[in-house]
Amino acid sequence: DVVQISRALVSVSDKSGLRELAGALASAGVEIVSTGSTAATIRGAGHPVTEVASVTGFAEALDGRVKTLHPAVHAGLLADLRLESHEAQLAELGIAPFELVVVNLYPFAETVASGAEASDVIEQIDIGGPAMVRAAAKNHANVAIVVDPADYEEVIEAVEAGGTTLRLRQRLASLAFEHTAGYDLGVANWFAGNVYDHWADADDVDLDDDDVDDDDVDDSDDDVDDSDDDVDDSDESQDWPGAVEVDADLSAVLRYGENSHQSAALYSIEGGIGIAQAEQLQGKDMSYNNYVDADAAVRAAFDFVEPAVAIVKHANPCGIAIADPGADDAIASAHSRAHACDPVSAYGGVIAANRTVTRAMAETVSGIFTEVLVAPGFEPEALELLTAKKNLRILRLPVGYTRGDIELRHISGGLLMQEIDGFEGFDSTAWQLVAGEEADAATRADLEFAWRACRAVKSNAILLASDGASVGVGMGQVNRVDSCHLAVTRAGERAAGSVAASDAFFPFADGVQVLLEVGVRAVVQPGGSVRDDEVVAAAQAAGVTMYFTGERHFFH
Ligand code: 93A
Repeated sequence: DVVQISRALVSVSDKSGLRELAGALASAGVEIVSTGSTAATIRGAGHPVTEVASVTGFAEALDGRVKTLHPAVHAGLLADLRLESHEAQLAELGIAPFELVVVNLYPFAETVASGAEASDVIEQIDIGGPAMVRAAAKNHANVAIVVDPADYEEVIEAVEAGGTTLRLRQRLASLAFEHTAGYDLGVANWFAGNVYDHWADADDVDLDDDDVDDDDVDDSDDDVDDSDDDVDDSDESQDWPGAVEVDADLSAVLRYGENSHQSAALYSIEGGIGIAQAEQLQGKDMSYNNYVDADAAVRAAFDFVEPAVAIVKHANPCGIAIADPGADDAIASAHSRAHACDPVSAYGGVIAANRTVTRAMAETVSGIFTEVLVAPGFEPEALELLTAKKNLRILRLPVGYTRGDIELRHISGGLLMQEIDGFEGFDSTAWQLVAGEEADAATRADLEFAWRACRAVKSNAILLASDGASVGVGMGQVNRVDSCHLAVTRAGERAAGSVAASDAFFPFADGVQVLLEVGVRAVVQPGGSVRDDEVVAAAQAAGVTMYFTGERHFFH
């Protein structure tokens, strides 16, 4: 299964770690094929590099829109060399295969955040990059695809050890598809916001002078970030936990803090693309608690690539769901399913959607007392319906919403800082089956959903799910048994046949026993307790499937 690397395709906008990578590949005798400025950087560092134009026989065309979109590149990425026919065809075409692809995409979100014109934003929609990423990821049997400089080191080690393993290539392929899916989601959300809100009245878009009219919306309060500063154009990544500069400006004085006797304010971090930068379209002023809950809700909804909705109360989800794949209106379906989890708790909740809110979703939301609705965009008919609810706070997320890389939390006399528990791919095929039978496809999909959704629940977290929707959430208890009881009670009859996720290991079998008694059909949890044997034995005795992920997701 080990694929030896002799030819690599490297095309990156983010040049961090590029010189070191190119140096290591060159020393290992790997031929590097590269695009314009990537090739220039590699050559500048003193390493040999082949221009992609000499591979395709075509110079970059259409202002760089067509660089790598060529059969000489894509056949080299897609050939499955386990098949003699593919090998023969490549030879006939005179095309050499690639075994390694290193690509990261045009900085779309950063360009949007910089306040660039629509026409400039559109130029930053990467087409050739995702095509290469997806081709290489599809062909992971033969090719390793790297989209994140953080993975360079592991890949260099593999190259030096004689090649990439199938295991590594599979993991990288999963990350790659998540990466392109997330990227496209950002693009889709930007279009949704812009088409509906900025271009709706512009019958005639004059392409000649790039002068798209996007000024007919009230953005007078929009003082989030109008500086001309570059976002981050340094080539060197900072070593963790090196210098962290946080430049934050007072953005709003809030009516009060968590309680009415506490004063409070919102500071907006320069360059941030998060909840603090969201635009309030209507409703009462945002409160301190609204911000905390909206942040938690958006974090939960955006942990999913699929259309997803999270409903949050007191920073905990009382419902998370992805759309029913057969639904006519995906985001409305996700909302109804999230709401159905716990309609009692959803009263007065904060709703976050990771897609544009449709009229159908707005209709349902209108009938439910809701504090805040936050989404990347709103259909005009949806906004019309929702604005009838004068008190409902409606927030539109900035395009390219991201939580950033780090989290800060104040403690007396200091600050705690950590990397975020981010939106990363996990490879459920790497989970270890410790009890029962291997899950069928539907059960596995539910387990994956529950494992992801569980990350948004404060510890100790137990989340029961069915068909891509939470049905019972046990959160914030000081022991895991109580969280199990809570999840099961909330799920009621729906607990039977559901799957369960636990954010950390079960220290004793008692918690799992609570789940087994009500007929939970599969459990996913990190494992790692000294009493794992007892926990596994309980699942085994009940004939229930249990997986260990080896990784926990505390959220406090
Ligand atoms: O303009 S594209 O959509 N068309 C292409 O054919 C293409 N090939 C690579 N974008 C394309 N790329 C992107 O260029 C890569 O994804 C990468 O982000 C960037 C690297 O270009 P350079 O090496 O010139 O900086």
